[in-house]
Amino acid sequence: MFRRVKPVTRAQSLINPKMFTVSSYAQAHYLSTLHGLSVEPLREPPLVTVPKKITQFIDEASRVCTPSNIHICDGSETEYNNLINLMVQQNMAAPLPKYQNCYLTRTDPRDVARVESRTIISTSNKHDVVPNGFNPHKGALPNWMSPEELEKQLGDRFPRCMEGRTMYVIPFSMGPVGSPLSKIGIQCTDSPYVAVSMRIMTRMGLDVLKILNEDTPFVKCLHSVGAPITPGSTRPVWPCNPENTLISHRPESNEILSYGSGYGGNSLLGKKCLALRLGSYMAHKEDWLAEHMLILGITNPQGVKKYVAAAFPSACGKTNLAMMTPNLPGWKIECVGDDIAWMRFNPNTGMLHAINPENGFFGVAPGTSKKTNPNAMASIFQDTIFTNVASTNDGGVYWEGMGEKPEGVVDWHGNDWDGKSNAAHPNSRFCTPARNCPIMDASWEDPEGVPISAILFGGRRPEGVPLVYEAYDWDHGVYIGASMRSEATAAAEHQGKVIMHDPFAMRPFVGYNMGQYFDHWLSFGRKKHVQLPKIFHVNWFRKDSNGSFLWPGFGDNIRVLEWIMKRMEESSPESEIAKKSPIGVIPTESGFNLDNVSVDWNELFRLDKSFWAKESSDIQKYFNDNLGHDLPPQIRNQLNLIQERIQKL
Ligand code: GTP
Ligand code: SPV
Ligand code: MN
Repeated sequence: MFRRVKPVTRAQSLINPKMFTVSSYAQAHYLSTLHGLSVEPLREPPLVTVPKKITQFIDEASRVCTPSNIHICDGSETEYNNLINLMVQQNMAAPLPKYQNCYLTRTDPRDVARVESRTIISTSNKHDVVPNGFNPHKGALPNWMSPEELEKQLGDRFPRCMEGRTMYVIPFSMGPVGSPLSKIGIQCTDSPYVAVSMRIMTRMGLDVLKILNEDTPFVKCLHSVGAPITPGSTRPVWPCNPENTLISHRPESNEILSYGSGYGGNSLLGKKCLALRLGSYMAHKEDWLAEHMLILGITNPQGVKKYVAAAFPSACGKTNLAMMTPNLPGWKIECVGDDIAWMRFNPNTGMLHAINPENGFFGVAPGTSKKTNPNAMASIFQDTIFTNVASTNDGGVYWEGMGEKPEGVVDWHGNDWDGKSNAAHPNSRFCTPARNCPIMDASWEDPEGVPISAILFGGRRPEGVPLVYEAYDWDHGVYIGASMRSEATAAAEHQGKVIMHDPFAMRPFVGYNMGQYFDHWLSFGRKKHVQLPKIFHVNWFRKDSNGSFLWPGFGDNIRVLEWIMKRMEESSPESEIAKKSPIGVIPTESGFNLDNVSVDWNELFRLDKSFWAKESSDIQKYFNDNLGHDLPPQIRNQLNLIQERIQKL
């Protein structure tokens, strides 16, 4: 982990490996005698011996960060309850007596979202992350840092950073425990909030430790809120260190070091850091895909079932689509995952098989209601940790778009709500186990994954982009992913509603050179004996001249899925239900189900020549400025073809 950062305590191992056994009663704290602390005896015979590589990692983390306690998490319910109780005692969490086993956490208002500007990938060769040696526009691509600079930055942050705090050791599996597709991580963190959230979001604890041996590869994850408790220091309810936040990744040595933030993707290191940034790096090397995608099963009234994966940027509708209640009779949606998909071509079926590596949902609260997402509402009022939502005086929660405004609302800052400012933070979230969702797919934990028949790309495009269009072929589909753009949301620190480039919804999450990432996608089109999924682009967010959404969205998005499912059976770009356009295949009005819904079809599908000319020149500029010669020629070729076709509009 640390190369030049000197351990603070003595150089020899602090940890007697025999001590690092975990009993079934592992909520006991494991204290290191060499820290001068007493060792709490094991209360039951040890069940698991932790591999030496892992004790060495824990040892190193503790020698640098000098926590006062070390607690190895067993993942049990007792442990979860103990940690929650500890958080309640420390005012870090409050019970929500209106519901079953639900809690509310309020963060420091400076620690409310992912911090992309302080998230970096460090590799020995800059070109492995930064295309073509160019200096990309700020925020346009993942940030790179040299190993030397990173070592310095870590040295300024981690020594003694856990002083006075307990270091929780979280063994976790992304993907079902023991599946050949799963990846193991060990996260050391000084945040109990992270420990309880990781128990919801991943498979965590003894079950993971039990399958480890000396040869099992694992990702070393170290996380600190960066707020040591020293004599005279204050003890904030939500410790964090926004001035010095740094979320760093070393894909070459499978390491993640995150400092300063306790929130979401910054601190739950299995999610964006492991499953996407390191995941995409591994996927590139091992010929698979780690994507920011939901996975759902769709069954039509005739009983035909298909699976679809969809990439939308953060806060652009993945959870809602993944749990959708269709507004058309006879249709069924089942949920496999709402945020991340790991996919590889299955040699037996030739199809792209996807697993959801997560075990829970960390979903956007605002906008979630019985009307928009009844399945989420059925999931989140038990066993859930809410963060930065508003609370009500009857022990419940409230957020914008939840429904009727209750009396006595306390806003996310903990103040009586004035009714004008945000009651809940726009990036407030629920963290709830997947098993709570009433429409989980029967195969959602199948280690083989589910076969994907279509891939959707989409974003928040208030202007110009039609409801749905289909790629002409794989390369065109990859171009559509590469050229994705979307309005900024509250999920990261961006201000305002600017339209940002966000290839494949992966701009903040790609762990390597974006040009190589595009090429990796293209490479599947060259594979023999595979059934490539069809690729589509969707946009639920087009607005009319008054600023109202042109499309009802949510449960009515089934209409778009219905058309997509019909198109899975067709190979020609022209049919009764489909016609060509310069940007791709679009539905005919008669071939699209508009029963019982009234929309301005022409406006929803209007293709404006000047809009598309500007769009493609913006994309060209983004590619030129940021990817340069690393832009695969096929993508440039697709861009040229589209620019020619747009001329005909
Ligand atoms: P991350 O968890 O950040 O990756 O977000 P996500 O992609 O899962 O987005 P989510 O489904 O949580 O939706 C974000 C916001 O968009 C919520 O406020 C939703 O209510 C809103 N939203 C989702 N689907 C639709 C839709 O079809 N139409 C409209 N108008 N809004 C939608
Ligand atoms: C996202 O921002 O895409 C999320 C939330 O899913 S976080 O876990 O914070 O990354
Ligand atoms: Mn996400």
